[in-house]
Amino acid sequence: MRRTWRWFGPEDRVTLADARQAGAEGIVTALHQLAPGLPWTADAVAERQAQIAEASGGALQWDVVESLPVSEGIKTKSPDWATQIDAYRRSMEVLAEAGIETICYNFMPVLDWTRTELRAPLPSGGTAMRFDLVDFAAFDIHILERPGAAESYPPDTAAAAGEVAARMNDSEKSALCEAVVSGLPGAAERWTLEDVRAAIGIYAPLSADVLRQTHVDFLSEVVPLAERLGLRLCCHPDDPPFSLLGLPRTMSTLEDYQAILGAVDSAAFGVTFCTGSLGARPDNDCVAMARALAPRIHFVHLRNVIREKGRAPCSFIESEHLDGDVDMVGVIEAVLDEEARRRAAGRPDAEIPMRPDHGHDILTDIGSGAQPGYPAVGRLKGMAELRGVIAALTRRAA
Ligand code: DNO
Repeated sequence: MRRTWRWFGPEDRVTLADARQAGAEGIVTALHQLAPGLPWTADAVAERQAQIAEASGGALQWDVVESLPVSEGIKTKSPDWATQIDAYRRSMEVLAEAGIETICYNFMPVLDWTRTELRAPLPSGGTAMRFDLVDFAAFDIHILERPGAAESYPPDTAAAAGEVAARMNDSEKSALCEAVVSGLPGAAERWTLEDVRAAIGIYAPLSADVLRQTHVDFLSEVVPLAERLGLRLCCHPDDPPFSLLGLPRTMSTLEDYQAILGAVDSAAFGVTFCTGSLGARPDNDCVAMARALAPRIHFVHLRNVIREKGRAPCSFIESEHLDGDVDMVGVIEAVLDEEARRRAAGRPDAEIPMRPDHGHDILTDIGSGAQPGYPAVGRLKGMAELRGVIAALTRRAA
């Protein structure tokens, strides 16, 4: 596996030099300054590549784009759909010309990844990100005041959410809002409460089946181009992998992936296998999923979660990389087996890029102002642990 590291660009408090010291071999980034739907230019891509080469003395290069965001206009088939598709295709051409072959995106309506607390204290002294279903329901029912929200939760969850909302002061409410709608890095769009309400309204008539078809329509426009250009598109799972705010989510389970991979059966379209996203759902067996999806996995995010027992939707907390409900060793073994299979078949993409996803804020991360989930030391620790597993499994297989 190729060890990569997410970097949010020159604004990122965690530098490229840090990434190199942490053991990264390649960089995952995006032109975060550009709004979704705008075509990327060759100059802007070249500038970013030059920054990476320069800051690392040529040791690192831009391996994976995360994300080339799919605009809401594409996801809702808005009147300017064709223009938005053209912009996406133009960006793909620019990336191919620059030699960047792997492009990650997601197809979540309105919100990208969602948490209710960005820095939950851990007994050891660090902090982790959490998703608490009751807090989320409190946001949905009492802060966003989405019509019908109360009825969309089990009665005990809705009642508990009412108690939580009644206890919260204004600053706790705005921290919850910040965590849910605007605090996360890498999300394609920054939303206000008003934006969220309006966007949910647009999706109101859209069922999961319609969203799935819209996804296939998008892929039908971009995958043939990816094939011609030698690119690999890879869809990130829903995070968390269940419906939120009454919106459909269609990339949450093995069946979801199999349906879309079957509908668009091309090696140029595949999976960003994110163990932390998929693992937040009790009925997702990540090892079985990794094995079933292996031939189409183009990019891997490795992190872990400890989730509430029971069924989705459920609460979870981001745990240490090797210590959670996901059998991380089993997933890594599945990916290494796939790499061996590809090498034997002479596939040019035999080495699959992975990154240690998220990390706790520990040691000098605390108060460092790094992006939530993306501190230097917490991720370095994750990278080192994962690297140990990879080395041990590789030795054993030799
Ligand atoms: C969170 C990330 C996501 C991811 C996008 C991919 O840490 O994994 O924001 O980048 O969903 O499009």
